Amino acid sequence: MRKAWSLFFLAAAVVAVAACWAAPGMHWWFPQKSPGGHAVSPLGNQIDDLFYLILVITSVTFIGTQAMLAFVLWKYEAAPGRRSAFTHGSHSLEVIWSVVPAGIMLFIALYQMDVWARYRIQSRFDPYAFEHPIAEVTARQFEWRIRYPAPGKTLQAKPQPDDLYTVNDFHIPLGRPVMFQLRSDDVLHSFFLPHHRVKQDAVPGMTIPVWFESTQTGEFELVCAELCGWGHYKMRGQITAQREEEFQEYLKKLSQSQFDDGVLAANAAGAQQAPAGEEKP
Ligand SMILES: [Cu+2]
Repeated sequence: MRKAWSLFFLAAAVVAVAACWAAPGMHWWFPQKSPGGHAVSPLGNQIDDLFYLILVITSVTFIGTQAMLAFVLWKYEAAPGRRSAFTHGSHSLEVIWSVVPAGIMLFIALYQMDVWARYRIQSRFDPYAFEHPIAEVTARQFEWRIRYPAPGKTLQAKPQPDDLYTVNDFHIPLGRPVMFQLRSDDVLHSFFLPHHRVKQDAVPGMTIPVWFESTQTGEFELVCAELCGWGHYKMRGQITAQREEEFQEYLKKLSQSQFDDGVLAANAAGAQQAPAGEEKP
């Protein structure tokens, strides 16, 4: 019977490795829009590399310990006449299995520091992006409110009369780092772009600068990754990455539609639907 347990624990390792191997092909892996499952931001790919590094270390450890467990169960199966030995353990073994994991943890902590700093430390942000935030994103139960500066203007901390607003629809220019200010109106939320590997908590009372860069045009998911109340599930927006000219054009159109007082549109409609028989100059 113990031999069956030995095989069971060995099978656990085999199944886990096989599942990881098959996962990308089955779309069970990272959110992907580009072939190969890569992130659509340069920093996202560096974060993926860190994930893979840790996955390799934990996999080797997991397979090693499972194989050892299976071996011990197989070899030292209970048998009539065999007596178990009593031991106080091995001091040197204990030192090894304390020092090696501590060393690995320290290595990971130091190795990931550069990626972490690029993402979080403001002095490491792209200077132009940092000086010119493209928008302010305010999370509230249960939507994302986006405030852009008027075309050609710089975002101010205080809302301006010519600011532009959208809800759950965030447009960004492609191919350069962009930064926005993240705020919350009520509770903790978390701004999460799965395809860009961007995740940042929105904290009430704080304005947090977040930057990322999209390397692919298109529409991507924006979700809340913090259980923020009953409507958390529907706190879903969309990121549209577009070329710089298209982005500027989008802002202009937004400005036109937002500040349309109805007179221009009414005039245009009136000109088209002039009553029959009326003489035109
Ligand atoms: Cu939320």
